[in-house]
Amino acid sequence: MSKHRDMRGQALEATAGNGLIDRRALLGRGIALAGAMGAGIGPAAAGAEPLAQPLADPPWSLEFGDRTPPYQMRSKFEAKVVRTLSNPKHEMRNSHARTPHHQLEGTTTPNGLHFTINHGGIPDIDPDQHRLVIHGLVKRPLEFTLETLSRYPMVSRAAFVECGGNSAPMFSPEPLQETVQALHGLASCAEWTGVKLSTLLEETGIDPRATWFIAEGADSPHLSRSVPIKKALDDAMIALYQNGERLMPGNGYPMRLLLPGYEGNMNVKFLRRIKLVEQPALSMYEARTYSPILPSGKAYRFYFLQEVKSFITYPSHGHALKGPGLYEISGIAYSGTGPIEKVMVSADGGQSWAQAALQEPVLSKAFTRFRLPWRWNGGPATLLSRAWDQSGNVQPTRAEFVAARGELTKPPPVLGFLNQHYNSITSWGVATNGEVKHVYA
Ligand SMILES: Nc1nc2c(c(=O)[nH]1)N[C@H]1C(S)=C(S)[C@@H](COP(=O)(O)O)O[C@H]1N2
Ligand SMILES: [Mo]
Repeated sequence: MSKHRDMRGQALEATAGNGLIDRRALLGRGIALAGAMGAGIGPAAAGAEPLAQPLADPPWSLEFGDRTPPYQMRSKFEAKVVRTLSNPKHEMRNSHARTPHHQLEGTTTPNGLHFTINHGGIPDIDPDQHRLVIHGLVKRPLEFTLETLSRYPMVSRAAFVECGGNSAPMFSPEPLQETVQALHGLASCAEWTGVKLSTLLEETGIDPRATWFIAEGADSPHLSRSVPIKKALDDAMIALYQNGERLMPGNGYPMRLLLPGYEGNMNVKFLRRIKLVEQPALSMYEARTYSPILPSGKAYRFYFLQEVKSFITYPSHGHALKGPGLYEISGIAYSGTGPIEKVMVSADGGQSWAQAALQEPVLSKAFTRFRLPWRWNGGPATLLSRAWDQSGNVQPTRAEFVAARGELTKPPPVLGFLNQHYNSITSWGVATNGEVKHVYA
């Protein structure tokens, strides 16, 4: 801890070593003062160090601009900001498309960049032909069209969806030199609008013997998952809209099950059937794929929750810092349990920590953006973020995680196992040349 004085002579804390700047010291004071806070840099030097260029003649065009399209697309200069594809040749197997977190800001994933995983391609569903059936242990089985569904009261909420296999590359015993997109790109966050499942179950009535429901998709694998009825009566939703427009085809058009905070795979897309039952189905995805085996040899039978996680998106692997000076560390935190409580950031590999600012509003089971100003002195630095949720859960260190859950040995065991629900701290090593490496701190 070192103390500095602001312009009015008040003591300010520059929290922790290695240039992390206490956000309270910055409130309303702007970047020039932040410049003044680096060790050995006086106010004069700070004034000479604006991040922007001096004013020049604006390069305004005198030519009349482009036409206005009916559906607008982003600037052609942003064409490199894309998802990475695991199956670009469209072979008959699953396809992953990962969100480029290192190129995005804020908390909402644009629809074109929302991650997708589809096990049987993207079905071409005519919304007028599509039906949702709710049956099984109900008093009155019902069939809904998109049109009838749209007449029930709707709700909107932000929610992240995260594949249980997100961050699986971090099971590797050596840190893979991959971007945050490759490591954590199977999570995205959107505002979803639709009808709560509880609203529809009020219509059908529930036989008291029902303890689970099975949700089934209309795509070729008819992906199906069992979900406790409790979730149906809590915050489960039949989502029809994604960030204000109809769902994207790859995200479940025309309707999907949204189970905020629960494993991505359970959020059944192209939803066509909900059956209330007494026992879980033990479908392939819940009995085989998503039953992670623990070092003890036992397996989780059901692993619904996506636990508290955070990662720094800037700076991260693939970025290069352009010399010492002021940077803003920025990242994403979320928890399937509820809202984020706090995020701590370290620039020295975890020896000292400072609390990051959380972007308001901090929403339950949604991405929360955290930020912290950092003065890089040009030396080697190791950046970490660690999140807590409001239920008191804390993101584990990598050592803690590996002790409880194991890591991949070489050669890897049977594929598809030991690749689920990874949520430890991610660490980025900044080299003196400004390059950022993935490290295990
Ligand atoms: N019908 C159907 N639902 C599905 C899938 C699928 O292939 N078919 N993939 C699942 C998996 S593995 C995940 S992680 C999430 C991903 O949701 P998203 O593609 O909207 O991001 O959808 C799930 N729901
Ligand atoms: Mo998934």
